[in-house]
Amino acid sequence: MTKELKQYINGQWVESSDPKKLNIINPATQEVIARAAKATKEETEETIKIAKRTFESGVWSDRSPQERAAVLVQIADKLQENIDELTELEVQNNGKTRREARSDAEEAANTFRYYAGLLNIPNDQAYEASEDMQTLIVKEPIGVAGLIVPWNFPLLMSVWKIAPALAAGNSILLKPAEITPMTAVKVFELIDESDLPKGVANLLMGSGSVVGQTIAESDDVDVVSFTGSTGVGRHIMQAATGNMKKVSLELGGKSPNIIFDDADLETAVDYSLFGIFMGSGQVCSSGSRILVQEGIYDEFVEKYVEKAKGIRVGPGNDKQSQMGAIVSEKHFESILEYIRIGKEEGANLAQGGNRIKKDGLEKGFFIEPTVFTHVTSDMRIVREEIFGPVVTIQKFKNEEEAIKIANDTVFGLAGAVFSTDQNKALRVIKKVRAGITWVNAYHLTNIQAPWGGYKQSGIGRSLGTYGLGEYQETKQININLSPKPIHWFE
Ligand code: TAP
Repeated sequence: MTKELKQYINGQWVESSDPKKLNIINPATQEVIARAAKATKEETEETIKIAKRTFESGVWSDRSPQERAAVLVQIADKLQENIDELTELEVQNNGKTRREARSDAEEAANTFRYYAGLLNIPNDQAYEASEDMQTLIVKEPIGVAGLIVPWNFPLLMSVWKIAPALAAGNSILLKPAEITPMTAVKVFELIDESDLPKGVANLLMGSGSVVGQTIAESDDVDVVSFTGSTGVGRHIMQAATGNMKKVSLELGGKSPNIIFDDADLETAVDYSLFGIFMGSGQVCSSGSRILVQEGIYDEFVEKYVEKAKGIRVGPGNDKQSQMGAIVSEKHFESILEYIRIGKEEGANLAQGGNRIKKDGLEKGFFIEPTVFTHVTSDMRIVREEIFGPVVTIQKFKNEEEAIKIANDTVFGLAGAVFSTDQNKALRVIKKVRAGITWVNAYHLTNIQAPWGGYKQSGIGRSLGTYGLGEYQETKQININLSPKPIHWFE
């Protein structure tokens, strides 16, 4: 039976007053797997007010860090116990492979555990400003946190926001992407089983233009944390100006992956495939622009294309599949359109470029791993985020040119360098204007490290102590240890 997804408001599962529902589709089969509520503007405003009241009541915001940590550990344990179900839901709703979804589910549990741990480490500071003056610097929750997440990592992006926002003592309102709410609903079912006071964590489903926009505009939301496209991020920033709410943005990318002549070729080819085809290229940090030094360009392309051709594309729940489906028909069409543009621009289509329709994949949104070579920096397929299994391989002459091409973009999310010369690799990676970088690797990261971009790839950082800071205010308290008049006006 098709699951009916309700909203979680003030500790209750409720229908929207709007009877219209959105069919939730499995992109590997186009089957309807659930029907989701669509919140109205009024419901969103009402939920924000509930979150504000809950925050002001102090039921959560006044709890000690240790008490909050205990609840976060409860949620982590529940996520851990439900990894299999979370994995299946993510596979069905997003189209990613089981291996990818499982890794996200494990990381989700770890993220809650990490922030619980962080709460047990002193975060405040004390200074002796003078003999008679003690200054304390304390961290406090901001208030109501509006959390807006995209469809590419529905579970992980939700948890990357929920865990630190709750750890800091805020009340929250989460809006998943309209088309991928399944794992977010499960997370809230688990939160409901924990000792988190009712009304602290709320979930609304619905469109970005209604629910997201209302969150971004609301005077009662104190921080909006958004992950998604650069275009919508810009819009959110503008909408947030009314009450000058804090804005945290994790946006798009077009990340360079630089391979020098002296790189270990097998390693470079391997990570460069992983860098773009993991998640079917629907990953913000994907290495979508491979830059290869001229001495090994032809050899690299030959090996790369051969391996890309061998990637097994199929439904995420098939053990054989190494790359899953594209999340929706709309996004699938947009990727195919970019492939058409690439051909029209004169890039050489070295591999793929087509919808896969054989072997039972006819109904799903599957695209071949696609490789364009002999591209130039002015092409749209090199400049714009395609967000699919499409990579360009560009040639460069020397270190200086590699850095110039790498930074010739409005984005600055990620980047990598492959070279056996460690000095050169470090020299070059330090010049790449991006927030998440690798030397002789791609995509590998950890919860402690801040995640976010330079330039139009965003503002602020997720994860680590930085991620907690996004949901905290910082206050100085100056204490006069010898109170007596200072006679300033005498
Ligand atoms: P978007 O279309 O930007 O949507 C992201 C979220 O914003 C969705 O929940 C969407 O709701 C909502 N939204 C849409 N219009 C809105 C508005 N006017 N006001 C407030 N919220 C609004 O992105 P996407 O297509 O889901 O995700 C892909 C993009 O996310 C890519 O650009 C990718 O690079 C980026 N991304 C970045 C990162 C990091 S960490 N930098 C991580 C993952 C993804 P609906 O979809 O329900 O309408």
